[in-house]
Amino acid sequence: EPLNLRGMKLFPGLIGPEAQERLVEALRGVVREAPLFHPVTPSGKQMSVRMTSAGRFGWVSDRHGYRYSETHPMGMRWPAIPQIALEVWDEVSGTEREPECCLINFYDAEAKMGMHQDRDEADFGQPVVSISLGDEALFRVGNLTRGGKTESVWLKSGDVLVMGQQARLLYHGIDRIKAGSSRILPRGGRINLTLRVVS
Ligand code: MD3
Ligand code: FE
Repeated sequence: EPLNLRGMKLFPGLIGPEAQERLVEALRGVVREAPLFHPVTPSGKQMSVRMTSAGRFGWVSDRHGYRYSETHPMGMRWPAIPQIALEVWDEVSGTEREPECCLINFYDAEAKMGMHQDRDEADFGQPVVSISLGDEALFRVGNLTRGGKTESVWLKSGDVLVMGQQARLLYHGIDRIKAGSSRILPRGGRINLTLRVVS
């Protein structure tokens, strides 16, 4: 049933339009409690993607480095992970553990994310589950080391991607957003949720 992309499992349109709407509404509440911010990399550059998190831990980046934190940069605890996202995790993750972080990335029409690995988690045996909402994004997946041949796929609203086992440490990034390709978000843009076991 899922498509295989270098060991990642892609479930196109797994989340239907009605559940997408409910998830977006829940995320409005999350962002009201824990506002989006532009992370600053340890080298001092501002990322084009805005981020916040839900769950016990959130991902933060500043001059001290990348890490998971129990508090938002403004000092508050992170809101709870929306129920619909937890249901998606239970359906596709294949693990008994529950996600401890739901990282929320917001892309405007110009935002992108350079090729990177996700290595800030304690156990790479645990998968990462990605949920795409809003405008389509050109996702690129590479290899276990930087460089080499890559493959690209457009991620659409409602698509779910599962990265486990050999795919967990692949380099990946977002090259560009197709502005105006979805009507789910009234002001446009794209939201990506990544559910993660952190500890
Ligand atoms: C492959 N996010 O938050 S989701 C990230 O669309 C991130 O916002 C992108 O890369 C986005 O770290 C891509 C797909 C994804 C997420 C996590 C992965 C692919 C992954 C972790 C390991 C391998
Ligand atoms: Fe990533």
